Amino acid sequence: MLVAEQVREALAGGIPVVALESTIFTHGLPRPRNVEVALAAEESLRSAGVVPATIGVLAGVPTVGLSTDQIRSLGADDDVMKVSLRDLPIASAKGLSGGTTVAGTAFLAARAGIPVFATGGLGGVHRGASETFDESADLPVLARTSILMVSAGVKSILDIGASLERLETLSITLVGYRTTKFPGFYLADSGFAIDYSVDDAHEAADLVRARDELGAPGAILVANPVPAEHELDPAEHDRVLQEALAAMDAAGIGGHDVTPYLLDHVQRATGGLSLDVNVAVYENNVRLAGEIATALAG
Ligand code: PSU
Ligand code: MN
Repeated sequence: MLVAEQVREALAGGIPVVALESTIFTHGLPRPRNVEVALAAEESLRSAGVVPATIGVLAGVPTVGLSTDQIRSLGADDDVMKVSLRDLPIASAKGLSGGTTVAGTAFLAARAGIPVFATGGLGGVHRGASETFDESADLPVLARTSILMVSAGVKSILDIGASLERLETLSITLVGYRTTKFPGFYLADSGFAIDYSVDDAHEAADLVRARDELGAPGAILVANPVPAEHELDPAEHDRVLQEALAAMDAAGIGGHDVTPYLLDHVQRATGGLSLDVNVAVYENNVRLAGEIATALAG
């Protein structure tokens, strides 16, 4: 694992650092918007005095703190892998490049000592999982990884109720940011309630300190809803999602292709509207993660 000098120095000097994943731009967003979004996320952190650490695998080297050129090259490459935690040894040993998922990124970020991580929407339990067993590795990996994750809940393409049950079983600490309505990625409210919320970045930072003092394992998930004015129209969302799920069944998609397939289908079916929402979701999470990292460092 290679940790960029700027990230190492920031961590050693008490300067806030936020980890960012790379599957979101290698497999989740279309070109060329993907690279623009990834670089804008870094820029928004820098302008808030936070050091961004975008994480991915380059020619077999898990890299914490990709350079702008490295982000550009990963984001332009059709052949990069989607690297979950289980794929890291394969990418490393075979010298391959890839975008790391939340599971892959969280593992590397925690190893590097980065306490805060932002994504768009977490993976979770897929619809029909009682038959397919398709549950994202994001959940079990977060259960044993000491990091604070900012996410707009789990992706709304998933079975949200089942994902919430798994978050509970896996003992992932869950709070809403200024809400007890569990966010639904493209939607501000998934329709599911959660028990606790925090009102500001300091309260979120307190959770990290409390966890670490207790020596409790695992992640804290801060569920941050997309601002209501940016959410997808709920009726449009449900209609397009039903179509996407049917198309996926017909195409026989499975395994790690499921999430990219559904996101892409929804993006095309909404004429790019959902893409704008996904970007707004991500920007909003990156901003909050920066604030929490700052509160933790201070
Ligand atoms: N958030 C987004 N877009 C994405 C993802 C998150 O807004 O594409 C990615 C993350 O990398 C997450 C992955 O880990 O989707 C989940 O994939 P799967 O369901 O196959 O575990
Ligand atoms: Mn899966």
